[in-house]
Amino acid sequence: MAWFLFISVLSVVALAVSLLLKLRGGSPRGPGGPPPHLPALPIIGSLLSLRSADPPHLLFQRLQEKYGPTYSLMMGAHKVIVVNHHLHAKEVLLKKSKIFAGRARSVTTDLLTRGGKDIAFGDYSPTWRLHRKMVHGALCMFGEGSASIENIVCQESRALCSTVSEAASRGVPLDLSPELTRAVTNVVCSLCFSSSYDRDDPEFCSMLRYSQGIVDTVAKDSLVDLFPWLQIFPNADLRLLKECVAARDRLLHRKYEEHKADYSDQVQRDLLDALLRAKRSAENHNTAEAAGLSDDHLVMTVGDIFGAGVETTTTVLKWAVAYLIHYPQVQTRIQEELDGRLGLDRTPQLRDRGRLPYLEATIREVLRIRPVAPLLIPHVALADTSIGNFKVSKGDRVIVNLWSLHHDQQEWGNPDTFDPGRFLDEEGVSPVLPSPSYLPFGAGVRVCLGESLAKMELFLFLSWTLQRFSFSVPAGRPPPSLDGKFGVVLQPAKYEVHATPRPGWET
Ligand code: PLO
Repeated sequence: MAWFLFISVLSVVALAVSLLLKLRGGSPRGPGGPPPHLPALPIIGSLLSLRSADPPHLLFQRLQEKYGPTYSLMMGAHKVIVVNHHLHAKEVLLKKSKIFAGRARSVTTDLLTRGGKDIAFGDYSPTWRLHRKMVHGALCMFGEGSASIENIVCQESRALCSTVSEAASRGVPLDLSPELTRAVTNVVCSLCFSSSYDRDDPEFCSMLRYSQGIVDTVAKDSLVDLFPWLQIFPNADLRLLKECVAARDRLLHRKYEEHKADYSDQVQRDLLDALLRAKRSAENHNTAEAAGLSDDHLVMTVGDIFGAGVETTTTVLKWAVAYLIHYPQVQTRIQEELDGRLGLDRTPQLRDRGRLPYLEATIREVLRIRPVAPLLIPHVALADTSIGNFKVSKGDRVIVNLWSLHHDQQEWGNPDTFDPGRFLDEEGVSPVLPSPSYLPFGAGVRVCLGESLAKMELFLFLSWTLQRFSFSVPAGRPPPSLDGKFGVVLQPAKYEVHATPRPGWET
C-alpha cells in the first residue's frame, strides 16, 4: 500500500513535470532514427502506458498494433527496445550476438546470483566466456551421448510410472507437478552431484519450496528492479526471495564443500567434479580470465544448472500433459505411433527418437505454443549499434518477445491452435521446421546450454508415460487452464489428472 501511494504521488509529480517539458514520444520515427516509442515521463518512464491486466508478453505483442514490431519504452530510467519479429530477433541474437550479449543488473537477480556471478544473468566478459565454455564442456561430457545420462532418465521414468500406476490403481486424481519435478530434479542431481532423492526426502521438499519462491519473485521487472531505492520499504516479495536464496545457498554450499573435500584428479564422478577440474586447470594456465573465477562463480553456476535444469523441463512437461488432456486425439496418435514402432514388450530408448516423428512434432508444438521463457532474459547492447534501420545506443536493453515470434499470424496461420501436424512434412513422416519464427531455446552466444539434455528428457519422460497411461480430466473437474502464470518461466496453473493404464500395461 505504501508503495502504491508512493508511486501515485510520483506519477502526479511526473505528470506535472511533463506538462512543462512537452511529452516525449508516441510518434513513429523514420529510418536511421530510434524505434517508435511509447510515451514516457520523467522518473516513472512508460509505466502509465504499461498498466494492463495482461501479462507482459501479451501486452508487448498487442502494442505492435500501434507501434509496429520493434518499438521502445522507458522502464524507469532505462530505455528498453522490444522486438516482436523474427528478422529483428535474429539480428539481435545471431547476427549481432556479441554486441547484444550484455545483461543488466537488477536487485532480484543480483541477490540470486551474488551480483551476476552465474552464466544466465552474468554480464558478458572474458571471464564469463571462459566460464560458459567450462560449463559447456562439462555438460557435453555428462549430457547427451553419455550412456549414463540415458540410464538415469530411464530409471527416473520408471519410478515416475510406478507412482502414476499407484494413483491409477487407487483411482485417485494425481497432481503430477511434484512427481515430474522430482523426476527431473533427480536427473540434474545425478548429473551434478551423483545423488538423488526419495519421495519424502526433507531436502527435496525444501528444494521444491525455495525454488517456487524464487520463480515467483525473481527477474519479473518488479518495481524494486525498476526503482532499486524502493528496497528501503518493507517488501514481502524481496523478503521471500532472500529467504529462498539463503535456503538454496546452504544446500549448494554443502554439496560444493563435500565435493571439494573428496575431489581427486583421477576420477570425475559428475559435473561438479568436471567444473572443479576445469577451474584448476584454468588456474594452472594462469590466465587473467581464470583469476576472475571464484568459488562463488562455481556455486552460482551449479545454481543455474539446477534452476534451469529443473524449472524449465518440469514446466514443459506440465504444459505437454495439459495440452494432451485438451487434445485427446493427439494423445491417441502418439500412443498409436509408440505401439506401432516399439510394440508392447519394450520401453522407449533414446535411439527410438528418429522413429517417433509425431511425438517429436508434439514436443516442438508444445515449445512453440507455450515457450518456457516468453521474453527470454533481457539483453543489453554493449556498443552503439542498430536493429534493422533503427538506431540503438550502448546500454539500451533489448527484450526479444519470443511469444510474438511463436504466435505470429503471418508465419503460423492459426498460432493459437495446438497442432503438432504443422511440424511434420507433407507425408506426415518426418519432423520439419515450417517457419523461421521459432526459437524455443533462444539463439547465439547466450543460447540455452541445456537444449540437448532437455530434448532428451522430454522425449524419454513423455514416451515412457504415454506408452503406459492415458491422461484425462478427473471426473467433475474442469480441464487444466492453458493461460499460464507469467514469471521468469511461464508456468501452468496447478491441475490434477486421471491416469488410466493402457491395454497391455495394466500391471
Ligand atoms: C529457477 C528457480 C531457481 O531456484 C533459480 C533459477 C536459476 C536459473 C534460472 C531459473 C531459476 C529459471 C529459468 C532460467 C534459469 C536460467 C536460464 C533459464 C531463467 C530462476 C531461462 C528460461 O532462460
